[in-house]
Order: sequence, then C-alpha cells, then structure tokens
Amino acid sequence: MIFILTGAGISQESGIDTFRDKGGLWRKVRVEDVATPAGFRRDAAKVHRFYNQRRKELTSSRRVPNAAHLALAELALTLDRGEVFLVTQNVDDLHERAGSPEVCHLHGSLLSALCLNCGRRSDWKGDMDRSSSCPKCAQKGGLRPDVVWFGERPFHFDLVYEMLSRCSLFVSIGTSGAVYPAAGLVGGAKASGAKTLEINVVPTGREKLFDEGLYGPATEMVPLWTEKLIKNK
Ligand code: BV8
Repeated sequence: MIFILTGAGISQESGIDTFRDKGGLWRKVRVEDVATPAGFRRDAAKVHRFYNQRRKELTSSRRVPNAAHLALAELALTLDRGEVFLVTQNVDDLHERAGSPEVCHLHGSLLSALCLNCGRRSDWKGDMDRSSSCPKCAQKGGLRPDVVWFGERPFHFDLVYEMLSRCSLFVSIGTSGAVYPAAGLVGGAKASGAKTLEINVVPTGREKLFDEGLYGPATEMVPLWTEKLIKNK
C-alpha cells in the first residue's frame, strides 16, 4: 500500500496560501493568536475572522483542484481499492473535489463546524461567529472551526499509525515537515521498512529520511510520478 501525506504545497497552485513560504499565512498572523485554544479563548472573534476569510477564499470559484490533486485521485481510482491511503494536513476540500475516494484529514476541515455545546459536527461553508447557532442542537455561541490547533491532538492518529506500519511506499507531497506529529511519519515509515519519496518544489533538508526526491511544482511532479505508477500497474 502507498501512504501519501500532503501539505499546503499541493494546494498552492490552486491559489491557497501555504503557511511558511514567503507570503505564507504564518507571516501574516501570529499562530498563537489564531491557531491555539488559548488564542480562541482570548479573542474568538479574531480567530473566527481568520477562518472566515480562508473559508471565503476556498469557496470562491477561483480555488479549484489542480493537476496534482487530480493525479492522486486518478491513482486511487485506478489501483486496487485500498492500495492508496491519502492523509492530508490541509483543511481544504480540494482532494475530495478532485475525486479522491477517501481522504484522511489529520488537522480537520475548514468546511466543518464543531459545536462545543453538543459535541457534534456540521458542514459549514459561510461565516461563523459567536452568534452562529449549531445546526444540530440549535444552541448559539458554541461553534468553533473543526480544525486541529497547536497543542490539540490530531484526528485519526491510531488509524494513521496502523496504516503507516503497513505501507511499502511513503510519499510526502508539498509539506515542509515543520509540524509534528505529521512530520515524524516519514521516520515511522522508514522504521517499518517502507521506501520513502519526497515531492516538493524544493528539498526540505530531510534528505536522510527520503530515499528519493522529485523537485518541481506539484502540478508537474505529481502527475509525472502517478503516470509512471499507473503504466507499471
Ligand atoms: C500535538 C491548523 C499532541 C489548521 C495547524 C513533537 C512531537 C509532537 C508535538 C510537537 C513536537 N514538537 C512540537 C510540538 C507541538 C506542535 C508542533 O509541531 N509545533 C511545531 C511548530 C514545532 N504540534 C502540535 O501542537 C500538534 N498537536 O502535538 O498534540 C499529541 C500528538 C500526538 C498524539 C497525541 C497528542 C498539532 C499540530 C497541528 C497544528 N495545526 N494548522 C489550519 O488552520 O490549517 S499546523 C499547519 O502547519 C497546517 O495544519 C499545516 O498542515 C501544517 C504543516 O504545514 P505544511 O502543510 O507543511 O505547510 P508549509 O507552509 O509549512 O510548507 C509548504 C510546503 O510546500 C513547503 O515545503 C514548500 O516548499 C512546498 N510548496 C510550496 N509550493 C509548492 C510546494 N511544493 C510543491 N509545489 C508547489 N507549488
């Protein structure tokens, strides 16, 4: 099985900001203010503004899946079911819109709301603030973005570790490897004997962890890689 981990770089050519590149999100706002539970307790309105802006951009007609998203979807649909396990750190829905059958969102989803009153999740495409009411329990004031902030436990981690122990190839696409525990997955794959491949616009300085590297824009490199796999299927 092929374990694929994607990061913000795969969505960059769809017009979605990355975090740590020039012009990235963490250059514009302080992580502590908008991506931590303490920041949300301190100033929920500021956090809602940050995620409302990103939700508005994601749902605008100009943000669509690119050739890299589409290539991964085609790979999963062409190989036998279960041969591709796709994990993304991204909170956008571009993998789903590209047609990937199963997407594991390690850090949650921008288009989902979590109600702190009833604990249930709902699809959420518009703005959210303290006056928004939960579609499930109708209570107001308890909604937050359904994403994983720093200091919070990533989602689906048991499944991710289970699949990691079973993969024969681990592919990291468009991620700087700056955030744990996602950044530690390649080490886990290596320890389980998997081959490891990094696809990125530039090397991320983790050459010791990757057996191979494909460097260039994701929209060029990912289709190159998947076409070869599909041809040798
Ligand atoms: C946790 C919110 C405990 C959603 C984000 C050691 C072990 C464990 C934890 C820690 C540790 N050390 C420190 C920690 C704590 C912390 C952490 O990692 N801090 C870092 C800063 C040191 N981790 C946590 O708090 C995590 N939780 O540890 O809980 C635990 C753990 C396990 C089990 C139980 C309990 C929670 C981390 C999640 C934080 N949430 N975002 C949102 O608002 O989006 S993080 C944020 O960074 C995003 O989620 C993003 O996914 C993540 C990683 O960023 P990248 O996707 O890599 O993006 P980046 O901009 O960095 O890089 C872009 C890359 O793309 C670059 O390489 C670039 O070259 C490339 N690129 C650009 N353009 C292209 C391209 N490539 C190809 N083509 C292109 N065109």
